[in-house]
Amino acid sequence: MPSERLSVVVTRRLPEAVETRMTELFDVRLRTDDTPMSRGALAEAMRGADVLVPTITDTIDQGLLSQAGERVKLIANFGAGVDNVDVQTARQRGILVSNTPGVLTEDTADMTMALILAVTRRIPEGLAVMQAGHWDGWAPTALLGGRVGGRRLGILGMGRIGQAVARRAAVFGMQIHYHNRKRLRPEIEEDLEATYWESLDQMVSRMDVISINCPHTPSTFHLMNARRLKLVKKSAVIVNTSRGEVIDENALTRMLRAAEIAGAGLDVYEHGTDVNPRLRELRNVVLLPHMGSATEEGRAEMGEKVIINIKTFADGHRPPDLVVPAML
Ligand code: 8YV
Repeated sequence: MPSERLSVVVTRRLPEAVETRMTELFDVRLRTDDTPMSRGALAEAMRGADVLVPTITDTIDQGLLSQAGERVKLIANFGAGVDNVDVQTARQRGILVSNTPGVLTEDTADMTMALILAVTRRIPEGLAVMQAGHWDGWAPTALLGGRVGGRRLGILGMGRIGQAVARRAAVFGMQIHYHNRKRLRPEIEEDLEATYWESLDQMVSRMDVISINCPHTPSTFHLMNARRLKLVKKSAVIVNTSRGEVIDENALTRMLRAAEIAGAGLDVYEHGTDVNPRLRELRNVVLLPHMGSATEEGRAEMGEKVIINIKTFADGHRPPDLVVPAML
């Protein structure tokens, strides 16, 4: 299938250089406004295009996939997480799914550290004082936070991003602990000086900081449920740069309000933009609008990955970042 004849629908505005390159390579339909595509528009795209390039704001579920025509053959997701796509159903219908792993690892790990520091050292509270013009000068007991060095960090999900967080946190003097579906190879564990916990319950009950770095799959949904959140130390901080669905957001909010968990740094939410309003009222919480991978460089590299996946497919090969259901 010659690549110039592949018709590609992109659901959101992408960096200009990425859009330009796509225009050179494919018969591409780009968006002029940057809003999530309606379900109707997505269904139409799936009927008329060879390739769909969705993002996290597009839910490509069974219902939508059942309306896909014979033509669509590849869903080249602009994003590492593919929980917005029903990969299993796509596969059954002969539609390949690819993603963009690796290129947002370091940026997301940076943001995880930023949230750990922001919550533990009360950075937003300091900023609020300055912005309100309320600073009366230095005081020995003003805005005291906690020392990050020496704290136990429990990483839930020790894939690429989890390991990148571990490397950063170790430099800050944190002690690295982790829980993962599969234990890391001994040499990697040794290199990261990371302690493995087979029992997530036991790990969360002993950590000072818990970082969520696992993907959202049916088996990680509400991994941090109300029961497990109750095991967390009262003095602990929870940070999530992965997917909101991994934490029971209402249970977390209740516990933060009741000071049963000391603080949280959240970049993602269980119900997308529908953030629990009570979270916004809390001083011990730092909220970000899903910015973990939001760097110019990262977005450009994500775009390059999407292009390589489509181009490789167009040339008759398996896209390098093919997602198979067994990986999930
Ligand atoms: C992306 C992300 O910006 O790639 C991911 O999985 O969570 C984000 O950082 C977003 O998903 C793009 O679709």
